[in-house]
Amino acid sequence: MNYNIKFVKDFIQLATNGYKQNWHERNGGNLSYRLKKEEIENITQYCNFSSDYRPIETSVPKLAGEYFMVTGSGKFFKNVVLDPEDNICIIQIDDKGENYRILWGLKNGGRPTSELPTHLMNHEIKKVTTDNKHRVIYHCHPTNIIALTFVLPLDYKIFTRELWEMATECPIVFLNGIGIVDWMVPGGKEIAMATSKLMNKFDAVIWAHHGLFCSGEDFDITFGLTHTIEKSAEILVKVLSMGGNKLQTITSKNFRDLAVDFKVSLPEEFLFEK
Ligand code: 2HA
Ligand code: ZN
Repeated sequence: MNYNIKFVKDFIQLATNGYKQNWHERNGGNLSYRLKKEEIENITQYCNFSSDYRPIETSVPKLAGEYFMVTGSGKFFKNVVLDPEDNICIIQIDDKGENYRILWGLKNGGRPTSELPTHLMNHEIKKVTTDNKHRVIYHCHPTNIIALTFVLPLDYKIFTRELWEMATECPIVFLNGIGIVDWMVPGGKEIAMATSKLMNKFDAVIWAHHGLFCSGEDFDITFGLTHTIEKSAEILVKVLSMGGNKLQTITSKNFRDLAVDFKVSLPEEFLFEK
C-alpha cells in the first residue's frame, strides 16, 4: 500500500487521534470510509481479487460494487498506525449488496469490524440522502456522552437541546440534532436497522450506555463532529457535577438570534421553552 495516498493517511490519522482522545479502550470503536472512483484506481495494484465473498448479514443493494476501507474486528485503534496492514482492510461489496470480499489488509487473518452491518447500512442511507457526499462512518466510546445516557432521559430532543446549550457553535455543527438508540445488543442487523433509520435525519446517533456513531463527508468533518459533541457532553457533565443548577444559559431566544446572524434555520422542535 502507498501510505502517502490522502484517504489512507487520513484514515490512519483519525484512528490515532481518536485513540489519543481516550475514545478507544482495547478494541473499542470502528471506522469505515467509502472510496471515490479515482481513489479505487490508485489502489487496485495492491488488491487481491481472488479472495472469497462472505455474507455481510444484511442487505445494502445501493452499495453494490463499492469499495471501503474499514478497521478489523477485535483490532485496537492504538495499533492502526503501527501496522496498518494487520489492523485495517479494504473490502468490496458484491453486485447484490449482500456479500463482501477482502481485497487488501488484515494480513494475519481476521474479519472487518463486528459493526459492519451498521457501518454499511449507514453508508447506504447517507449515500442516498446526501447525494453521494458522505463517505465516513465513525464509531467510538466517548466517556461523557456515555455517562449522560445514564442521567438524561433517552429523548433526542432533550439530548440535543442540553448539548446545544453547552457551546455556542453546537447548533451550527449539529443543526439537525442527535438521534438516540436505546440499549441494544451490538454487532448485528437489528441495531444496524435502528441506527440507519435515524441516520435518515441525523449525522450523529448515540447508542445508550455504549457510544456514538457519526457520519460525514470527510475525515475532518466527521472527527470534528464527534469532538464537538463529546466536548459539549463534557461541559454538561461538569455542570451537572457542580450541582446542576444553571444560573444562566443560552435561551431559545438566543438560539433564534444566532440562527438569523448565521443564516441557518434551526428546527423548532429543539427550541421549546423550559
Ligand atoms: O469493539 O466498539 O461496538 C468494537 C465496538 C463494538
Ligand atoms: Zn462500540
